[in-house]
Amino acid sequence: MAARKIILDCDPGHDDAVAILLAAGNPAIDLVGITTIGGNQTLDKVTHNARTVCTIAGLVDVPLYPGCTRPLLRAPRTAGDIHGDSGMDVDGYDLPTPTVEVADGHAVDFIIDTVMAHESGEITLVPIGPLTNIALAVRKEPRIVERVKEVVLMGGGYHEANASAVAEFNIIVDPEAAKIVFNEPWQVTMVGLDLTHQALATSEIEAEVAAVGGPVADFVVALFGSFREAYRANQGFEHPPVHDPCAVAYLIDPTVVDTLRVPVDVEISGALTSGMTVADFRAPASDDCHTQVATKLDHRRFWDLVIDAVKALS
Ligand SMILES: [Ca+2]
Repeated sequence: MAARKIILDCDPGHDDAVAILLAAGNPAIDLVGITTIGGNQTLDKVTHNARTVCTIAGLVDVPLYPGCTRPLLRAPRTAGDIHGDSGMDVDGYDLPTPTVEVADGHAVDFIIDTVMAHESGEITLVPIGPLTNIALAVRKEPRIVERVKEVVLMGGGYHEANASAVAEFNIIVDPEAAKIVFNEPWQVTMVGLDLTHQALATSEIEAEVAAVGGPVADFVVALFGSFREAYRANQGFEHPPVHDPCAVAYLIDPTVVDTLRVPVDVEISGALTSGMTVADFRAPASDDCHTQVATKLDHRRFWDLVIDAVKALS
């Protein structure tokens, strides 16, 4: 089977870094490009981090385009409590000075041009940060909606939340953009917190990654360590949930992630609930329902995919 062509729209981010490595290190994925979005930290910081990850992984042929600096309407909001001042703080690993450069142009134009230049149904969008770039691409070139194969995003949650009582970080940062993305008639898979909170980087998993050896494995171990400290201090987790690679894993092997087809919309005006992804489980979804939510992760097989990617890049 031909590799799935994807554009990874990210805000590295510890878990974004693992997602990039998984996409780059698995033959079922053809990483057509990486775009960045202000989220976990400011755009300049997350773009620098993406360049660093590409440098560590030897990704010199994957174009990297910076995108939007801020949400459509709302004030920028970052996640320094989880990802640190740099957006990818790590202890015990000397991050290299990036040698991978950004391409000329804007992420939104790259997304549009790439989708329009490929056959209909060839490109899959994988946003794992706030959805500003994707929403703007849709508004600038609406024909991408029928040409994109599907959108598989990390964000939201139907029961779980982390940035308010009911909202997840990527969605609460730019709820208006998220509402645009969820309401276009393309296929959307929401890999939300209900799923990603199962993707815990336990001590056993960390030891398995460490046993691979080499700079990529050492980098991932350092990511896990810093992520664990942040999650223990701020979210009450013993081991960190490594959210973003779950979306990539679903594309590599859909049987790793169980899904359920239900309508999903985004709350943008609630006094207490802005940024909530509202999934309606009351009745079987109609045939034209174009959204589904991820429900259950095969933890062992998910981490085997990540470890295999680390080996492939080592
Ligand atoms: Ca992210």
